[in-house]
Amino acid sequence: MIDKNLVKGAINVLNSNFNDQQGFTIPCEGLYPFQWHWDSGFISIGFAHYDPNKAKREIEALLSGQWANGFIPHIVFHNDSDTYFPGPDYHRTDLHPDCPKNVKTTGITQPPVTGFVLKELYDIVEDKADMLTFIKQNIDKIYKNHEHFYRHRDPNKEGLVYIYHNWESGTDNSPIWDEIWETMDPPKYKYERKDTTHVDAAQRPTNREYDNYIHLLEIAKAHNYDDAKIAELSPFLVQDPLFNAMLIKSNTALIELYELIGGHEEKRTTLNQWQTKAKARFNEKLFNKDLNAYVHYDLRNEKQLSHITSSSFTPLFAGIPSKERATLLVNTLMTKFGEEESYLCASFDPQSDKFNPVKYWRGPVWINLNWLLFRGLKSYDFIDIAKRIKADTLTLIEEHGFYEYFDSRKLEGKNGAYGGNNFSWSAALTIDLLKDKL
Ligand code: 9WN
Repeated sequence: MIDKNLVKGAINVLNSNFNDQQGFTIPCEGLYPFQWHWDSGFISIGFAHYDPNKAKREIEALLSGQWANGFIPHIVFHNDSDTYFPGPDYHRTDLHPDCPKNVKTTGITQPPVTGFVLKELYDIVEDKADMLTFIKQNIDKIYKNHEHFYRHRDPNKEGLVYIYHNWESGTDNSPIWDEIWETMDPPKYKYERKDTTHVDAAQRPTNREYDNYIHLLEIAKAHNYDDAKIAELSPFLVQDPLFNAMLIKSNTALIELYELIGGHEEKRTTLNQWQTKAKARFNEKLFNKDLNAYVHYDLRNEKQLSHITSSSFTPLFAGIPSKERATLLVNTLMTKFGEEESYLCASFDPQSDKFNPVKYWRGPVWINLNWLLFRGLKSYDFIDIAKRIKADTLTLIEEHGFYEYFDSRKLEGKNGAYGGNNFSWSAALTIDLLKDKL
């Protein structure tokens, strides 16, 4: 049974966060006043269920920020706003010859979800012919984006791409990065943070962490966002299992969509080559046999970062593990994160000293990660656990509203929802989960 009130509430959130003039949706008022890359992907999945035109506009607005070399930035600044730092004037992406001329963007990216989102849109909408026309107009842009990744962010040519900033991971202040921050000692930069004027500082990254974030951007700016220089110099160079799983899933979607469209043999062949290499290397390099989980790899310091996070389970969504390995992985998920007194799925290992249940990506549950895990578990036939994660997600939303992140502990009272409220991807993915028959 679909909860009509919840769907109505979610639609209200999405519609009020949608900027009709410019055709994109903010993640949340005040806290995030621009268009974010992976947010837009999840948001357009929500729109596809009730207003496919908005879903298409959302993707078009994101792609209007694509660079001539195929790069898709993490924020597109269609508008001005002084409620967020670092805003449109900070990034200076005009230092790179390929940046777009009509709109400002950042020079970092986010998990490449747009490929698989196109396939989701096609699967959801009734008018397939219309959506396929839209996909035909845009699919080559996504292909070009993937080509850019494999050309410029895979220095060993091993099929795994790196991120050079924690904001590229989408999981900004995860304890995964702590070891990397210890290798850095940035200056104390002067800037005015805005996030802590919207949200309790206890739920956000520290000032010292922000210095690290800014320092990484300063290095990129000092070298005009040149990929080769960044690869040579950035102290943060990580192969992230979540990021690479999104790229692999998007490759699969591009193969399926090019098959539907017909032709494009060369691109399909290349995509299949990328996939074979990427999946094999992912399983070799990013699986930790002691932890029975996928982990991040620090390419700068050549070592695994041995922490279990919700990102560790996202390879299920991209069909990366064998059934046997998936069983080990799900066992890790349930023994570490799945106890009765917890909601699935904490963003960081609840049994670790570094787990913090209220602080952003250091513990709380995030709806987009839950959606990815739900889909992954379902595709490997872990039906009961998939149902549990769906039920936990909907309980959190029903009890608290469309918040940004939630406490994974089952607390007395309603004090377990954090960050921004009326958060767009929480609303969008609630609609999608409710429509799923499982
Ligand atoms: C930096 C917009 C974004 C999400 C990220 C989330 C948060 C930004 C910030 O908000 O990051 O990109 O300022 O903290 O971590 O996943 O895309 O919702």
